[in-house]
Amino acid sequence: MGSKTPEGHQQTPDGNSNGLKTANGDPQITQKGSGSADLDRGVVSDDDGDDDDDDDGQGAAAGQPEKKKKRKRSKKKKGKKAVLSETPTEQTSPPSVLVSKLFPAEKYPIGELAPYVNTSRTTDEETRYNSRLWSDNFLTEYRQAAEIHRQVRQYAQSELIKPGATLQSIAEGIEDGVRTLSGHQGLETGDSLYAGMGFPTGLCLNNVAAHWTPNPGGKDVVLDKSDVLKVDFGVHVNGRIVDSAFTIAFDHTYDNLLTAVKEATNTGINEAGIDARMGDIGAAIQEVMESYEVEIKGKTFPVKAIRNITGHDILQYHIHGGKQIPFIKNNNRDKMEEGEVFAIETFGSTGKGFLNDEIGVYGYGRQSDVSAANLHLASARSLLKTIDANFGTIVFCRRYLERLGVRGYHLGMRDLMNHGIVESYAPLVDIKGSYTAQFEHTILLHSGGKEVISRGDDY
Ligand SMILES: [Co+2]
Repeated sequence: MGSKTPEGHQQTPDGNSNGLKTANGDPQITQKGSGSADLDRGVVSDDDGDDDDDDDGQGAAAGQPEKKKKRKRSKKKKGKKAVLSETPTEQTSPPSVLVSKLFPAEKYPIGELAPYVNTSRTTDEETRYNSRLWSDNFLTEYRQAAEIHRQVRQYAQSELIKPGATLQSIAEGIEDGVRTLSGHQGLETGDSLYAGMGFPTGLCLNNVAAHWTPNPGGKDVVLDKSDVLKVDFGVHVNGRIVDSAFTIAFDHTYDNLLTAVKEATNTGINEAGIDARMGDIGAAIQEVMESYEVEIKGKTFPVKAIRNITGHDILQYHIHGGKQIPFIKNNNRDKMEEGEVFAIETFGSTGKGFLNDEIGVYGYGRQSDVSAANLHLASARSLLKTIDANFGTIVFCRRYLERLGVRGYHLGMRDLMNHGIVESYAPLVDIKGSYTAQFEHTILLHSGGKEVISRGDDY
């Protein structure tokens, strides 16, 4: 899930001017708690929300389980694809086996592990994965969440994402998979805080780059073979959020666009590490991304790095921690530090390379630092209780509220937004007719090296 730069503060060669250099973990009101600068626009206006009605448009995605080979990943060297070997463990399709059953004793696969290259602190302790900064549970929870992400996206890629499928069926298939494999359906109060979706499934077509998810009552959007689809979903276990995204196109016209962005993201991952500076990472990403062009119907378009959305750090239960990693050259001298978690993502576009808010709502995020003392509307107070009990600061969408049986929440939500207690996220789009792509991984900077926790054999 990308972090948008504030209005009027697009990334420029002076990246320090974006006002986002607040330290982690102590979000101020201007920091928006989630740390995302996203909606640093003050009060959310009336034009972004109530276009959808409250109809419950949910349909259960179901299918006959069929046996599938489960492949286990193993540790390998930097820059190499995962080495896979067969194990007797099996996942079903649709996925139904808890990953905790597939990996007894909580021995989840380790992500792609690379030694640090940008620091004198290069470790000679590749076997010591447990950072002194983190508990053992931290890595176990992160690796479990990452394995759920890999298994669900493998299922989505092979079974759900096909021309003719509705985006709603894809979103529900992914979300059912995540909840089932984590063992938390999230229907009982508070259950989704143990494990489940890390943020709403993003399914963005063509010029829509980020922050779009189906809403209840919205009209069905059918995936076409000419579409470029970004799939961005998060899995959390105990608030340890894995944020990872990929792009699918059925038409080879867009191969170069996808390659450019995938390579750009991998460049960002390679450049990341303890002491690595955001400015240097951004410059390296941009150079790779913008070395590509795409020919669409006889016309050539340069691939542009999108300049007002960024990668970001991740804190427990907070998808956007406050640090930003742009994908363009900038003078931000912020450094990555040991113990931090980052979502390294990049977006490329055949359009302007600049995103605007679209009408509509992707999701909502509780701003933990904003007091609810001045909240008087009963419907807002009751809605806030539901949000705090079920989502905390995890970004959620209307479908997640409605599967809990919550209805008629628009007035209450408006009040929560007016008080700054909840922020809403709008879809982010480049110009009409353009195409955008995204790839994203979550990395952990621990003493054993840089662990690309969400790496799979797919991307
Ligand atoms: Co992200």
